[in-house]
Amino acid sequence: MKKPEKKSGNEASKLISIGLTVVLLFAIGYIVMRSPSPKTQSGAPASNTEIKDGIQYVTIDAKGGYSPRISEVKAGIPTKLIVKTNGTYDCSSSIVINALNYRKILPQTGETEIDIGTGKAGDTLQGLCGMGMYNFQIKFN
Ligand SMILES: [Cu+2]
Repeated sequence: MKKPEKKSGNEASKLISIGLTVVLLFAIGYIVMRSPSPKTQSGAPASNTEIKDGIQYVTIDAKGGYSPRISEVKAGIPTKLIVKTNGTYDCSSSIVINALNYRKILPQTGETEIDIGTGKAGDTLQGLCGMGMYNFQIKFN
């Protein structure tokens, strides 16, 4: 004797539970997307630039290296680099930008503004720590 299959009933309850799961996932996604995301330290390029009164500011952190390592900025706008230190005792506080003949020991904590001029599209400015072990790049687009 074959058992009568309750296929249609099973299918229906499966569909309902799949439907509920999908709705639940959308609800979770919605809640997650609405909540403020923490500021990324080394994340997406271009998030660390700001144009104010016709001057482009690009900000990087110096502590155990440079973050973000690569910054993308706009070409054709006077640009200033702000290097932030915060209890920086390692050699990333000693900064060298050869192309600008720039060399400085940054304060252990503070912000240092460096005029990096107006870049052309395709230019890349490279900075190094005093020992040359850490580096960062500013790319002009
Ligand atoms: Cu170094």
